[in-house]
Amino acid sequence: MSQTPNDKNHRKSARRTDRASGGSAGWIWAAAIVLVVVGVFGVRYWQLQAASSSAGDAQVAVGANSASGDEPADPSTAQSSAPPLSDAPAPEPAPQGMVWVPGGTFWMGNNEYPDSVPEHLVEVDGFWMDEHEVTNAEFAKFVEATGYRTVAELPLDPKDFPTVPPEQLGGIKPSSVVFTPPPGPVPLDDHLQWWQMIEGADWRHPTGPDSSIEGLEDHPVVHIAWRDAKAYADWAGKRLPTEAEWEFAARGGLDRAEYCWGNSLRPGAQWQANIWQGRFPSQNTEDDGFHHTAPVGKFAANGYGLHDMSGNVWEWCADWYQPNYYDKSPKKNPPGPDSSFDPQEPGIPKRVQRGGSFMCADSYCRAYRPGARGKGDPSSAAGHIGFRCAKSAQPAK
Ligand SMILES: [Ca+2]
Ligand SMILES: [Ca+2]
Repeated sequence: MSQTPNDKNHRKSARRTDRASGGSAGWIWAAAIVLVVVGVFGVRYWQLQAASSSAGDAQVAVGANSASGDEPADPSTAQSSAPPLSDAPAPEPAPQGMVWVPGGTFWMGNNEYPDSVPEHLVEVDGFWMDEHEVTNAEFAKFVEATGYRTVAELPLDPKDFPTVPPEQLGGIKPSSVVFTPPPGPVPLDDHLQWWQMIEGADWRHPTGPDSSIEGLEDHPVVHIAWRDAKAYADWAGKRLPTEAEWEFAARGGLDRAEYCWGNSLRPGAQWQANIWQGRFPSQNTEDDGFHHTAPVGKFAANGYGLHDMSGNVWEWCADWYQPNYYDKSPKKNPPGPDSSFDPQEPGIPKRVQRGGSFMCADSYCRAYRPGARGKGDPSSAAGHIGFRCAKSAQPAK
């Protein structure tokens, strides 16, 4: 891990975390928080500003699936026809807990977000997708079978902190980043007001060492780093979805819709996802019924039968992150770039995250919409980051 470029926040948070941890390594905590949290939220201000200038639902052409095969030339043309989707049946019986996402062509991206432009046509083959986020119960089976220890449960790896003397890392206990809401309103440009690195926080202790997942067996597992998600997927005989697969699946067959379920935020006055209501980050009215994570599947599935593609927890994708990848990505089954580059933190590798979380408030983060992108250091975890798996269909014999 290199020195964070955000020196002002860095020093400020170092003082705070020095008090919290009682050690000289507080700045390391701060750097880690910056890595995890800036990765997810650092771009939200310009996203919000861009979103506020949106003309709203009227701009979005909802596609009944078109059989025409005509590809609209201009994504800004509201009346352009929807690209074709496959209605081919699943080629094999469904793996347990997975649903078939038929292949097709779709408009990927969202022109409101600078790293999600341009909206562009992408074709993906059909694939299997976990019906819901991986739960604590499912992750527990993996750990029981393999003895796997997540990144958050391990001492800091000197390879992730090349500028820090190893002897300084040795005294730091395993930790992860936990949402710690302030008692009142705080400036929204300082995420360290509501994030803290907590020793003993991990997937079994989602809010700190005194917490547990008892009673949360059907909630999504959190404090999952990318390499934890990859390890689980390998064990399960699955894989992480590509970013293109993830977005195709999230859109549920709708063409450029605002949300995973359509163009109305609350059809029938019903919340469709576990996000945040109230004044973020100090006031959570829980209007959708959930303060923190929700059990998977509590909200209606999208058009492909997938739950919580919007909100609840962020989900890791297989791809490296580059903000301008859509300018050059291949049209068919884009695998993501060969390497990562985030100009906000050059030198820090990032993988893509998608879908937003229970912390997405319209006043701060609208990344629960299907075209929005997130990113994170693959060696970092936090209390709002989980995953789900995909699987390719078996080749025809
Ligand atoms: Ca909620
Ligand atoms: Ca999710």
